[in-house]
Amino acid sequence: MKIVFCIDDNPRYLLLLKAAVRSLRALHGSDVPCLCVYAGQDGSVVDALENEAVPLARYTPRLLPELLPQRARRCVGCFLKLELALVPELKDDDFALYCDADVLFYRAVTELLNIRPGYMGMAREATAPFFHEHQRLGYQFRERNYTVPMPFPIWTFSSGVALFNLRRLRRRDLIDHFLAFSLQHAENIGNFDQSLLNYFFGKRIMRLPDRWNRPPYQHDCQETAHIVHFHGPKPWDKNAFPELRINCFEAMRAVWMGYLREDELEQLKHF
Ligand SMILES: [Mn+2]
Repeated sequence: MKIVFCIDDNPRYLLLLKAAVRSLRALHGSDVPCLCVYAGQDGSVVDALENEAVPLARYTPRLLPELLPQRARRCVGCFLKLELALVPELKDDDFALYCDADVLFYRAVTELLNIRPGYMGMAREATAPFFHEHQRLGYQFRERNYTVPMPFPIWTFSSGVALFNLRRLRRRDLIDHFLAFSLQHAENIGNFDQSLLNYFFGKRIMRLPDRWNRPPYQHDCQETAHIVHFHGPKPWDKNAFPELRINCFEAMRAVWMGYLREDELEQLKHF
């Protein structure tokens, strides 16, 4: 199963991606299959990925930036994960493990790669309580109307690590339904790609154990995490989110920095 990352032209994400891939390879060897989906046009990003020997899938999304709300355009890369079932480089893959670029592989993920969710698997998002003001949301697809009942408010799943059943998403046009829903509701939803997944798939999402997506601000992150997710403050953040730069944040940030070269550490100072 490929481990898939998605980036846009934000240089911070390129650096995050490098550290993520290096930490993955440190645990699983340089042959571990991975793929980076990129929707931009910047030659320096393409070169950087080639230098890093990360296979690249250049992809033009259906959820084009100009179709998304203004406030969503600054993180247009985070919408790419919604379309993995359509990426040509993944057409022969039944499953894919999507990871945000802001993760650090800290312990082996072998066990995770053996999970086969019906639709998708995600861990719980601890800091975002589930809230929506809609009972149901309708959408149109091929001139027919459909209704999605909003899931019962229990918790939100984090889209930072998502194990996708691509084969299931491709069956019976499910991915096309989902993207139609996404285009028609991108304006109505709070938390971008994550809300779209939570709202549309609801109870069909399998809950993954916390160790597969553990933010460093959790007290047990260092002890239990296999995938550390720098959710909230990024490793270079010295001022943002003071309330989340707690517990294991400093320790995990130090491990993350250990994957960077001298010039990259220098680059960090300007972030
Ligand atoms: Mn993230």
